[in-house]
Order: sequence, then structure tokens, then C-alpha cells
Amino acid sequence: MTDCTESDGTSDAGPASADRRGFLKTAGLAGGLAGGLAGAVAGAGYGKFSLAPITPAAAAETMPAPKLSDKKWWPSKWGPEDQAGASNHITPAKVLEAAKWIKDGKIYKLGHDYESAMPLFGKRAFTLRIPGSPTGGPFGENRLVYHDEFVATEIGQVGTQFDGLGHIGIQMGAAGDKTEMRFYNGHAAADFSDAYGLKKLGVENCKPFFTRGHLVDLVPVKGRMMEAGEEISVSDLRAALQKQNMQESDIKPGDAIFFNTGWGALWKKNNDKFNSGEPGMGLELAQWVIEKDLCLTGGDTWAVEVVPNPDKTLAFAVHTTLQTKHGIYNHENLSFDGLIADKKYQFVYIFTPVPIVGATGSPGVPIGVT
Ligand code: UVW
Repeated sequence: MTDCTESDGTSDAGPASADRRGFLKTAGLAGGLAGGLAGAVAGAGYGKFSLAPITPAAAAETMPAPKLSDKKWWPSKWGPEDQAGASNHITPAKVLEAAKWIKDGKIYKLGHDYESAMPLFGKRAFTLRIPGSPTGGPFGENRLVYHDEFVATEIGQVGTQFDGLGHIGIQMGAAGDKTEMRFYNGHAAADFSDAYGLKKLGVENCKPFFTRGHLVDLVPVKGRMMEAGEEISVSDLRAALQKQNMQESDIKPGDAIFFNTGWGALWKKNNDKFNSGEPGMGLELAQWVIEKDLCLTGGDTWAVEVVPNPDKTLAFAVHTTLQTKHGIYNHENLSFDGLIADKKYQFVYIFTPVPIVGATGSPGVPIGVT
């Protein structure tokens, strides 16, 4: 069995990380780690008693491993250079197997429209302008006029969003030591993190998805919307499958699984509550996903995992477990209303991330075809 447990570091840069640190602060984690670093460095005889300068690498040697990450998770099963992760499951054979699920030719959009009114995590922004209005023209004697848009946003991390493998990593060494800030397949931030786009693990490395999708609707199981901080257990999953007349054994390697918690009903209705936390997967269910060898998880929430984690010392531990350690992708802020209205829980999930070179994620709306 593969280890599936760890925590995020606390040294994210950027405005959005302020909110992540808020969760960590609530958990009492940020201060604990900072104190741990100071203690470890002093205890090892560094500082004023040391003649050698304290390098991040030297400090890292004295650092305890991040919680639940006491062993390295690389090389990946797809090879030491792999950057495509679980999208490698999508082979021609897998596509043909999935295509058998298309029976009535109906297409369901599984995402939301992009607009400034959508809930945004932390201080992320979404702004669209049509300069000039119209932007240009008239051209030619036929007097063509045209509109172009200018969009300012964290393009891969707003609205319906697909996390690429360069998004989430673990600070394995000392704070700020990018040689030990590890991502999928052990790729270190020192080797690929770049202000002008990631040099490795950019979302363009992900292969297109065409695979079997299974929707697990928790609302009928609970008889209500799930609440923030409420974890979906494996027994909840099994209860939902039973209600939906689905067999757990029918969920195969390379398939995708989606969770409807009801939280998506808050979208644009109560953005503050939507952003305040969420129900979702915990480490037990993450382990089930790993054992099933799936390619992707998705849900009607902004992280698809339980926030805050019931273990208050952990932050986004499912992200680091599935994405960082196993290359299993995550599709956030989805909507399953059409599928649920038609009682369709199995479909072909189709999505190609927008191949923005060096991007951490992708916008775009996947479709479910039945
Ligand atoms: C984080 O960035 C932690 O979460 P998400 O992938 O949900 O945006």
C-alpha cells in the first residue's frame, strides 16, 4: 500500500496563500512549524555558534519531515521523468472501453460560466474588459468591426478549474529551500519554478481525458447538503453507490470519480459561505482513490476535499496526497445538476486542459456524455 498522508508547507507566496495560512493559523500549525524550524536549527548547533553560514540545505538536514511525509514518493510509476501523471491512463484501449458507455448521445456541461460574480478563493481575481468597445474597425469597404477581450485572472485557478501537477507541492526541507520543495515525481521547485511560467509540470504536459466517469451523489444519502468540515467517508461512498444501483467493482483503473455534496448550491447565492470551508474527501477516501488507481477526482466544491480537515494539524492533505504523491488530478467547482436531474451517474468524462505553457491549472468546462 502506498503512503497517502502528509501536510502542506506554510511558506506559500502570494495573496491567495494568506487565506491558506488563515486555515493553518486556525489549526495552530503555522506557528508550530516556524517554532519547529527555529528549534531544530538552534538545537543542531547552527546560528551564532556555527562558523559555516546556515544554508537552507544544511538547515533542511535538521528538519523533521513534514507530517505524514516521512518517505519520498518518487520516482513515479510512469518513470522518473514523467510529467503527465495519471493522465497516462488514457490509452486507446481506455478510450474504446469508455466509448461503450455512450448510449443516448446526450452531452452535459459539468462546469460553471466564468464571471466576476463567481466565488473566488482567497484574493484571486477575475476581470474581463472589452477595450474600445468595439475594439477595432471599421476595416475595409465592408466596414468590419470587432471585439477582443482582455482577461486578468489566475487563469488556471478560478471558477471551474483543473489542477495541474505544478500547482501543489510539499516543503520537505527548511522554509524557503526550493531544492527540497517537492512536487509530483519529486520535481523540485528549484528546477522548474519560474515567474514566467513553470519549466516543468506545466498543464500542457497533461494528456487529454476521455474516460469513464462515476458520479457519487451524497445529498440523498445525507438527506441534506453536507456541511463545511464534514468528511465523505468510504461508507458514505458505498451507501451512495447502493442508492444509485452501482457496483464498486465497476470502478476501474483510470476512471474518474466525482462527488456531489450539495455545497455547489451556494455558488453565486452565498459566496462567503461557499468560500468559508467545504465538505469533501478526507485521507480515508483518498486512500480508496489510490487503491482504485483512478486518474481524477472532481466535485461541486472549490477543493473537492474536506476543509478544514478534521485533523486540525493538516491543510489540504488530500491535494498533496493525490496530486503531489500520485499524480492524480483534481477538477474543482463542477456542477452535476443536469446529470442528477436525469439520474445519470455514469458517463464519459471528456476534458482537455487549455495547454497554456507553464500554467498551474486550466479553465474550461468538461462534458459528460451518456
Ligand atoms: C489550493 O490552491 C490549496 O486549492 P485549490 O486547488 O482548491 O485552488
